[in-house]
Amino acid sequence: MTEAATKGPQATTAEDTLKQKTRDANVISGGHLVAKALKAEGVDTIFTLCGGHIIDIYDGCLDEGIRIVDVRHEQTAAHAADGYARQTGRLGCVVTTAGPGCMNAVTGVATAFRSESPVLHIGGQSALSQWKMGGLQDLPHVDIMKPITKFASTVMSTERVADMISMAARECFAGAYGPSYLEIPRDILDREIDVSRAVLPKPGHYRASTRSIGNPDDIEKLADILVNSERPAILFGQQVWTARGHNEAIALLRGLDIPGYFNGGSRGTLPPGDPHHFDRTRSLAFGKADVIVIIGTPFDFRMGYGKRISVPTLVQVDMDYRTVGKNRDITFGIVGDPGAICAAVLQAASGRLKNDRRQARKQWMKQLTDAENVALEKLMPMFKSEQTPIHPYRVAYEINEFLTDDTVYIGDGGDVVTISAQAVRPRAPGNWMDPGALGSLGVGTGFAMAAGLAHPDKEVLCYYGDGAFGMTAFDMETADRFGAPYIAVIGNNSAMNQIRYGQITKYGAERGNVGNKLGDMKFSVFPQMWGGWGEEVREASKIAPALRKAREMVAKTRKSAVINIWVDPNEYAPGTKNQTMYK
Ligand SMILES: Cc1ncc(C[n+]2csc(CCOP(=O)(O)OP(=O)(O)O)c2C)c(N)n1
Ligand SMILES: [Mg+2]
Repeated sequence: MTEAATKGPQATTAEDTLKQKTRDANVISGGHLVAKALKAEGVDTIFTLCGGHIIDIYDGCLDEGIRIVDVRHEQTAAHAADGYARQTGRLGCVVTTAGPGCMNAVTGVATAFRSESPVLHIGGQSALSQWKMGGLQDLPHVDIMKPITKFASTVMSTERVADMISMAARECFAGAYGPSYLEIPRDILDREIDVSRAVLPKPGHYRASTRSIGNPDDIEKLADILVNSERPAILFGQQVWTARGHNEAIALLRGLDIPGYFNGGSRGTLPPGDPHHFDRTRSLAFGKADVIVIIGTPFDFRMGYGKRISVPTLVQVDMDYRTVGKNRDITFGIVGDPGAICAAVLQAASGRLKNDRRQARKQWMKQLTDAENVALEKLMPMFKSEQTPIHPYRVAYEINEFLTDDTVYIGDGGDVVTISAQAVRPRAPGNWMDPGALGSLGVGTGFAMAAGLAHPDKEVLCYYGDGAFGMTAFDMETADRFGAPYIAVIGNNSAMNQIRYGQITKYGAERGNVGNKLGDMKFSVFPQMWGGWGEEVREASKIAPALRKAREMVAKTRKSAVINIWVDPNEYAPGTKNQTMYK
């Protein structure tokens, strides 16, 4: 049964529509209050897939000038809202219908949760007047969404719609950022009330500044430690980018001559080749430094839960009190805004770095730079490999060579994407997007469309595994429909190879090739369904020309381009080989 059919006498008639059009200016509906509240929060775009429960929100968005990006699968809508938040620094918004609409968005919201991305998920619900009666698409959404959001609630009155949205938005930015979920029952959303009865928080007046530096004494303490250190290093995590502290982070590194390492979303804070940018010597620094400062990333699996760091002084800075000191002991910690803290420490240390320490650091950085060069040399034969089938390291190398200062790079896949992390060096802050700690396959399409919509002047390149590509690629058409075409590169090994490796290692070749092999797909044909360009690549020397052609074709056709690169299924990333999950 369709949603419209369930509405019976409540179905919208032409007369109702006319009534809407000539609506009394003193009267407002719940859906229009949603749009007003979103506008107040700086939301200019919602990512959505329609359903009868939520259409009044669209009507409100029309009045408020909010762009409605309608996708083909809600997972993509949620990833796009997350990606848009990452790219704009503002609240991302996904709107789904009740039941399956909400469920399809779960992976995207969960990804935002583990990546601390501020996303508001608004969902439809059956009418309150039919509460618990078994309405179409009725589910306990709030119960389901609670563990993967910072805040989840039902809106119980039309008067409070805008107020609850501002509340949910406030929660998204409390401490470390993250998603919130609000379900709005259909009768609450459709009901019209007198404007004077609506609670309408004033833009800019319902949230505090979050630029806290914690305890000023701790800032002094950290400044002292850094001024006196001979071999300091700072590792920045995604919070530094999410909370837009990258300029202060750079100033701190340069001001005190400290080598910087960058995790996840903070990759690209400094460009490769910058004297303070390091990335291939993290283990060395974690063992040899006298001071390590971790700013804006938890001691989770990506950091070996912090166990591999062995230095005399370890300081942790994070937006979330619960993250500091979690999983391992630290010397001391500061809770607050990463950028504000970096700026305050630099100021407290200003003019106090003695010459002998500066000299010691120069030597320290030379030691690290030499080790970086050795590590790069080791990778070069694989980066330059001419073998057929193509070595996945060669693809990663060619992509890196191809990136401009204005290319946003997105990785969505297993092994081929793990490999790409060893070669791809984003040139500017925000130019790196990955799923983060949830490791969700399928983020690429939503992220790519979000990056293109947020920055129409930038180029977007998404590198997919063939498994990941199959999950969400249909929304590539959505990206094109909204004028955000991108370059899709697929590292195609006809397998879920990252998992396959572990299975073969554990069960042997015969029993290991089970449940992980995919068909040989000529994905270059895919964008041609709606006028895009694609090419199959089977030789290493053809990768660079195909990338250049894709750039040209995206500019010319304003449609996405797909390069399907056949890579060797028997080459794996060291990270894949080292994983202990199967051992
Ligand atoms: C949504 C989701 N399902 C399953 C997994 C488990 N997983 C991790 S890597 C991987 C293989 C991905 O294959 P592909 O994208 O082709 O990359 P490849 O490893 O082959 O290079 C799988 C299935 C996951 N991370 N996310
Ligand atoms: Mg694969």
